[in-house]
Amino acid sequence: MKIIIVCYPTFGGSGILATELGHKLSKNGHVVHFIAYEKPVRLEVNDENIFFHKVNVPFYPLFNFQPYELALSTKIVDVSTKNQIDLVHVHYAIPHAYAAYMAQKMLKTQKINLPIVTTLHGTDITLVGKHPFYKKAVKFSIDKSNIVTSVSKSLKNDTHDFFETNKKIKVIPNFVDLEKFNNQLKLCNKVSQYKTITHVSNFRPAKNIRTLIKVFNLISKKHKCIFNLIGEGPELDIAKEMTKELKIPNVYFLGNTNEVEKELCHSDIFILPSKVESFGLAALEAMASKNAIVSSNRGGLPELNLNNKTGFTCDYNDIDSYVDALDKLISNEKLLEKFKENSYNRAKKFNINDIVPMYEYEYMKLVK
Ligand code: GMT
Repeated sequence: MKIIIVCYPTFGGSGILATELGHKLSKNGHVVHFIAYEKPVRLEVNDENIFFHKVNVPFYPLFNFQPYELALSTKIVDVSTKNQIDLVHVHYAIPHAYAAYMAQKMLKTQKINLPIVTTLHGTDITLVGKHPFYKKAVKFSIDKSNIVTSVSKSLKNDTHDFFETNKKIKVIPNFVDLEKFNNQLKLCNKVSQYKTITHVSNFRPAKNIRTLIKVFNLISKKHKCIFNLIGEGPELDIAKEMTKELKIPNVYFLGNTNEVEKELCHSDIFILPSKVESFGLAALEAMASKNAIVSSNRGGLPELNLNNKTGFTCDYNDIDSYVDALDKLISNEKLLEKFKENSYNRAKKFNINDIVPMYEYEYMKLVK
């Protein structure tokens, strides 16, 4: 098949998932055309089945906001007509599903059929999409997509509730390339004698960073640990300031990385205290790296992190409960090892080789 993938190119679960999907589809023999405003961070174009098309939005002073959707739908039309594309798969509804619908309509005038698959990732529904300024347009583009998928049951339910739509939504969970994580685990040389606790995110308010640092502060008074924070975003500076003010030892801010597996393989426990989280791809990557998980119980997290098995789930702002969970794991080596193993076994259920065929199956329904 010839497939267009539209995604956000930056560090963030939806773009990473879309990129890994495209790589795997190309390995499975499909031709994949990525469209985004920049080359996605994990995209490798040294494969003859993968192409990247940049959306350029020329600056014009009249516009307070430059019309990205127009440029995107034009790009989808151009790439479709030049490459006899079978379908477009957009990741993150806003504004991708809306732009894809416009492209579909334009192509129809040339008697070209371009089916749309829309994958909902989370904040496109739970934070941004349901805002009254966007809601009608988001609902419209969900309803008009030929197939809609969501990354968790929780997100599917939220979509039905928030948008009062009966649209059929197929849950296809996020996935990991287990082989990549396994290879890294084999190479990993664990150096520190102390337990390592890792957090990976885009440091947006939804990630509950202030709570995270307060938890680090309290646990550092009970146990000597290494705290690794990976990623960048709006609350990174707050995290740094709090760490300094509270004088928390051994906190390392490692910035963004394309090779998160190289850090996670040294880690014992992954922590994600999100206020909102539709899936938690970063937690799945940590599970594939044999980390026990301490997370909030919001959104799709309990579907991934099984309480008392792969880790613990806590009320998102219950600092004592996070500290207690970490304390249990750090002070009981046997329990920690068991949870790490359980975590890894759970990650096997989300292996790329099993999940990508679920997308291919949906594509087949649209292409005769
Ligand atoms: O806000 C983010 O965390 C980024 C966002 C994205 O669009 O990249 O992540 C969402 O999609 C990921 C991939 O499906 C999910 O793993 C995240 O849980 C989801 N984030 C939220 O729901 C906050």
